[in-house]
Amino acid sequence: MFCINRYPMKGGEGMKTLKIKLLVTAILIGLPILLNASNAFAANVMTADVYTFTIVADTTAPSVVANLSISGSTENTVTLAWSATGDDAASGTASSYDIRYSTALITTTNWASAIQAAGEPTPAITGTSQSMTISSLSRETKYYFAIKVSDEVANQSSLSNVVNTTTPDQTAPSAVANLSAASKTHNSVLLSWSAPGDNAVSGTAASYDVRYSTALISLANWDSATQATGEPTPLIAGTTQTLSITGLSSETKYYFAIRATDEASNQAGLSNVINTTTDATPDTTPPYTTGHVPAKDATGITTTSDIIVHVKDDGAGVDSSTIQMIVNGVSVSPLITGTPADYTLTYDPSADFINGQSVFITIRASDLAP
Ligand SMILES: [Ca+2]
Ligand SMILES: [Ca+2]
Ligand SMILES: [Ca+2]
Ligand SMILES: [Ca+2]
Repeated sequence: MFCINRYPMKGGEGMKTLKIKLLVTAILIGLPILLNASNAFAANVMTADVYTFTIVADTTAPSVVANLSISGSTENTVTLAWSATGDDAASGTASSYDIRYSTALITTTNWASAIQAAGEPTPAITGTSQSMTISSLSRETKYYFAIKVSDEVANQSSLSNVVNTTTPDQTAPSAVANLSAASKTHNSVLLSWSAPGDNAVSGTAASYDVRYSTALISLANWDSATQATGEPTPLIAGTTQTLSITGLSSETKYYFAIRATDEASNQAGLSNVINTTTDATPDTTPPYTTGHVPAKDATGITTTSDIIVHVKDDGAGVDSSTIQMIVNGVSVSPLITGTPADYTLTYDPSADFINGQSVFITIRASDLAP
C-alpha cells in the first residue's frame, strides 16, 4: 500500500522502528494519502467554488415557409421547392423539416393526419433555395402539400402555404397486337381488334386512329398513310371493336394499322400491320346481244338466210346453259360457239322462210355472276 522506497532504512535501524515511523506518518497525512500517493506530504485544499449560470431559452420558432411551390411532377413524383427560413424566425439555420401531403386540402386542423414524407433535406441557412421530390404517388391524382420547420428545441413554425397539383398521365395505351381483316368486298375491308387501355392494357383509351395505304405502313410513314374516318370510340380494354373501311379500289392490296390515344394525348405505338386484297368488282350487268345477222329491223332478207347473233357478257361471262332462242314463237337450238364472254348463236332454219314474212326472234341468257 505504501511506497517503501520513500522511507529508506538508515544504518542500524531495525524493522520494528520502521513500522512505528510508518504508522505515525500515516496518521499525520490522513486520508488524502489513500487517494493520491503523490500527496504524501501536506496539501492546501480550497473550499469548493460552487456556482451556476443560465442559458437563455430559445422560444423563437422558425418563420413559416410562405413560398412553397411545385417545381415539377411525373406520374408518381412531385418536386417541391421553397426557401429555407431560420432557427429563430428568419435568422440562423433551422434543424428539421416536416413535409406532408394529402389528397385532401391540408389545414392546421388535419395536419396530423396528412401523410408524412420521408427523407426531407436538412435545413440550410435562411434564404437558401431547397427542394424535395416526393415519390410513390399515384397517377392522375390531385395532391396537396405543406411544410413546417422546426429548430433544435423543436419550436415548430406554423403551416406553410399549401400547394396542390394533379399528377399527369404519362402512360400510353398499349399497341394493338391483334388487328385483323374480318371480311372484305371489292371496295371495303372490315377490321377487327381488341381495345387496349388508357394505361397500357388497363382502363379505356380516348380515341383511335386507323390508317391504310397501298404501301407497307411503318411508324416512319404513318403520317402519310390515309386516315380512315368513323373510328369507334374506344371501349374498355379487351373489348372487340370493328371498323369498316370503305371507298377502296377493287383487286387492290391494302395495308392497315391502328393506334390508340389516351385523353392525355399519349399515343400508342404502331399495331401489327395487316394487308388484304380487295375483291374483284362484282358483276351486276346482264349479258347483251350484238352482231345480229340479219340486222335488226332489216328488210329484203332472203328466205334462206341463217340467223346469227352474239350473246356477250362483260363481267363473269354468259352461262351457256341459260341461252334461249325463240324464232316465231318456237324455241330452237342454235349452234353455240365461242366463249362465255362472247358466244355466237347460229341458227339454220330447217325450212326456208316465207316470202314477205316478218320473223320474230327472242334471245334470253343469264351470266355466271354468283
Ligand atoms: Ca429558435
Ligand atoms: Ca388517363
Ligand atoms: Ca394513359
Ligand atoms: Ca354480267
